[in-house]
Amino acid sequence: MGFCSRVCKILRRSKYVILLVLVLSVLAWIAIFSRETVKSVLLSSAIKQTLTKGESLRDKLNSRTSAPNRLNTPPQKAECPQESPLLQGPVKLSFESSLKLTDVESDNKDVTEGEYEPSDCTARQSVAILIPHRNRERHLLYLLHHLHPFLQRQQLHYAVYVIQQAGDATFNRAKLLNVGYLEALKDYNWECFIFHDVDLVPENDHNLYLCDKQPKHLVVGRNATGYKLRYKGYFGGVTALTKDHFFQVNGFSNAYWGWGGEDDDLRIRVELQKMKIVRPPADVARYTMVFHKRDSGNEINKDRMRLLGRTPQVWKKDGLNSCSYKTLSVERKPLYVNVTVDIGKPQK
Ligand code: UD2
Ligand code: MN
Repeated sequence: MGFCSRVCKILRRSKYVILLVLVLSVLAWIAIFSRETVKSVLLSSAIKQTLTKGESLRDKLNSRTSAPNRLNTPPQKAECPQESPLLQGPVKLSFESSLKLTDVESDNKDVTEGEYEPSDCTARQSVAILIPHRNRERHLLYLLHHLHPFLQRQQLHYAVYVIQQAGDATFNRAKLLNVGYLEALKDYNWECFIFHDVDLVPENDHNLYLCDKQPKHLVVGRNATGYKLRYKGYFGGVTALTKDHFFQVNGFSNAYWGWGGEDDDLRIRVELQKMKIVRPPADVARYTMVFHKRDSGNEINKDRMRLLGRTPQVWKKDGLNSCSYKTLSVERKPLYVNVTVDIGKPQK
């Protein structure tokens, strides 16, 4: 038998198999198609039924997409814009001797226990403002009067903490700020901290109370110094550090009692960590310092130069991790949280 006739014989025998496969696949297709048709007929009759029962299809669909609302979860707000539309630029500051705390409270009804959050968008950062304080009530009043509307125009989620040194031992600004950081974190996981003198009022709301990738110094100039940077490396008055920056440098030193040096010490800590201080433009980073004399109990710290010399050796064990204090009270006032603290006195 030749090759061709053998192939022809196989084909002739298998033609019935091929035919059978074709018939079976056609039957399978018909089955699948008719199932889909039956399904869609059933579905449309179900929809018709619900429509005739008085409930619209839209209602049905809506009830599915808005399910979270029925569980009382508020709808997600969009993030606030990169630049707030509420900013005003340079503003005229007023320091009226007739101003009262009750006036400032009624001007800021949206602030609850010192805290505020924009109602129509999600703030870009959550910021704790820490103010070291003793016996400067009038300055605090002026600051609250200007700062609350200023921060609200920046669309921030923020809270104001006033850390009040109890007793009349020598003042210690830096240690009070360490306490403020530790106490504020008990309330909320703030991502940004502003360390703020009580007597400095910002003049321009483009000076953003937000943290950058690097520690930020916000006081380039103030009225008393002709709006010029006091000296290269100056890091006093108002600074913005993230929670992580401040933790990384072990906070401020606790060893600076009296006036001066603690701000330079923080700069050294920042530089030891290879971080770089940034500043907003000079025309924006402007402050008015309410006039004051040196307070009694805050005499110049004559030891500050010696302390600054040993910072590279001691920063790891002098700071947040060695800050011992006794909280005497935490009062949640309408416009700020008042933390009164016993921080001890200088060791002689
Ligand atoms: C400068 C710095 C300040 C700090 C200080 C030296 C500027 C604008 N400020 O401020 O950041 O480095 O030198 O320690 O350069 N305070 C009270 N009650 C007191 C004493 C001080 O509340 O009895 C607080 C208050 O928040 C005040 C801050 O400590 O603003 C700084 O003290 P200051 O205003 O007497 O010192 P000043 O203006 O030289
Ligand atoms: Mn001052």
